[in-house]
Amino acid sequence: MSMQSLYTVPAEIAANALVNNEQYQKMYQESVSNPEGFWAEQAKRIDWIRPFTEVKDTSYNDQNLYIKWFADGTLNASANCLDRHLATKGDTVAIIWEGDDAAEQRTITYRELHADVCRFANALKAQGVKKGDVVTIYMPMVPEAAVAMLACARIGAIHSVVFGGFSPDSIASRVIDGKSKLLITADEGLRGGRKIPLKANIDEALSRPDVTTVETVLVLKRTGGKVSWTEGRDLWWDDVVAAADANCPAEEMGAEDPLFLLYTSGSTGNPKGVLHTTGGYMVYASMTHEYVFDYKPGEVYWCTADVGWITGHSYMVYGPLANGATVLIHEGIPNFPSPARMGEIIDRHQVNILYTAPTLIRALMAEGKQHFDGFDGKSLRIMGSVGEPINPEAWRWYHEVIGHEHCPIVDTWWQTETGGILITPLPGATDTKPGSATRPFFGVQPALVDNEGNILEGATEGNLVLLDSWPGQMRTVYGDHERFVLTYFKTFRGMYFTGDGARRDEDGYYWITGRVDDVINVSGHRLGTAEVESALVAHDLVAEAAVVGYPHDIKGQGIYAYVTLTKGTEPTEELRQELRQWVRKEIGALATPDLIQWASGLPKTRSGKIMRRFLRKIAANEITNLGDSSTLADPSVIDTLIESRLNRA
Ligand code: 6R9
Repeated sequence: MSMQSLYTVPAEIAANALVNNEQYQKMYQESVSNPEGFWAEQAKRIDWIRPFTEVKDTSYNDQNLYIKWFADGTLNASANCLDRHLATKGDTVAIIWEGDDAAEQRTITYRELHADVCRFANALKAQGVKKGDVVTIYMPMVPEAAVAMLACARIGAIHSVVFGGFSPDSIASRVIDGKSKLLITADEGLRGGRKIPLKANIDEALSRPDVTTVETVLVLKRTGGKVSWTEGRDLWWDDVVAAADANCPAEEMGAEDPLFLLYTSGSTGNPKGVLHTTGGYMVYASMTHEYVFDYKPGEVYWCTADVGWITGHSYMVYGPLANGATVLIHEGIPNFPSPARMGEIIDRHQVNILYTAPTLIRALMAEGKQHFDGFDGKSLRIMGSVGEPINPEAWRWYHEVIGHEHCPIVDTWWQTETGGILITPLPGATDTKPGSATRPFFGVQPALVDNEGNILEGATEGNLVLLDSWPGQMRTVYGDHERFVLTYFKTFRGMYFTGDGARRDEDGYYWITGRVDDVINVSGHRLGTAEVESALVAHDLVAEAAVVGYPHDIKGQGIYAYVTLTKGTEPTEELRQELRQWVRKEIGALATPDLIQWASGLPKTRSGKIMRRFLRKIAANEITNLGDSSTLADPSVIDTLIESRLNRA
């Protein structure tokens, strides 16, 4: 494989793209010098019920922080994704669905999706759901997940999607925080040939005494597997829909009315309910989807993300459907039953645009390119990457084996909090460098600051901040505005702090280096080290625990736990397995520690703060240059940990 470091825009792509480099430069300048004018114009892509007269009303002052966009306009997100396409695109396929078992296939037109959403929205109303209520969705990757989200949006309910891999405890804490009265789930999910007991997990979550708000559980029959049933609370999806009217006018929502909540991990405490509102989010999700993927009408677009993550919200549901796109949804995992599956899906459905994650690319890479021998791939035009830094080796493999060296790769950097893509190449405008997310999208003003918050100029490295607001930005932490201000705007005053570090090269390209806070990124999934630690210490035999990330070939980062057992407890292999299962049960499979090291003590400052930088280095086997340990209460702990690291497993 060549070690080319600059990949210029293919001429054919540049000639036909929505934006070429000259246009990018001009539009970007306009977007930051005249944001009001720029966004007023761009917001026309959305159908407003009452047009807005205000555009940007935002303040990053931590004493008086607010973010409002198009605030006096009204609209409905589901009408923008459905109704407005009916006249010209009613018979266009909105969703192509392929089951975990490829024998199962469905296509749903915009007209059909509209009808499904209207009926289900009426069913929600019949269950007493009102504008402003939080509805929790715990669904497998089936079209009904999108139907449920859009039905909430249609009646002004706020959806809170919980990833299907999360445990009953994780469901419970989200239901409690959102005070959800209604829950939507399925009997079971299917992933890689395995059944996921969704309804059973819901039953367990709702059996906790502190979960008191839920009155109704709507259950989609997916596998037909046996489930237990609570009369008066549980209802089948099909039954409530059969009783519902097909006509459901879309509720008129203020631009700043909440659209959804999505919980995400931070450095401290429980996951935060990230709140996104309607107007700015829709403008930003649809605009970025169109420009970043250079989406052209009629193209088939496949995003492999789960609906439980922000990528599934912005780039599987709201962005593409607002653009009238044909979206492929795959129920299972793209390397099951064999690594050839991904190529088969692309060829079978003539996918033009593929959006996936580095962890999957690395997993396919490890299996070998022979699995793509029979892959045609001629339909593919643009490929995206998201979720974590993509290492140049994986980038080149993606480019060569999946993209046959002619598809531009857009390495898109963004976060749950940002609502949409912020730093990314545009296919027709940006020459790419493997591993770099390149340049800011329109209206986005990134900067690098040192630890004191001084803005650094030129080619340099620092903490990645954003100097001003964009329409897709989160508005608050649900129920805790103080936490919003504290988490994002206090570290560096007057700026939004991303939690990421980055390098900027001599061409002004950004290279995200990863989190600089106590968040680890496992296969593109965010986890707070504190969450895993608190799960571990909740076990009777654990006295103390410290968790760090370490480099992992496939997952990007793996979870490394240092565990101090209670006095007199024997460190056995059985206990190690038990602790793994314990964390899995407390949070979900994605939080299962990869390696556990028994630790007789942890490196702490005299004030008791765990010094994680030592732990990160020992986990990564970087034991020759550990740095200054003089501030530790007991520096000898380090030597003991280095020696005992061989007991990791
Ligand atoms: C969309 C999403 C956000 C964190 C983010 C960063 C990492 C995402 C990336 C990337 C390097 C990229 N991240 N995309 N790092 N290059 N292209 O993933 O949201 O789950 O909230 O995670 O993921 O560290 O801060 P979320």
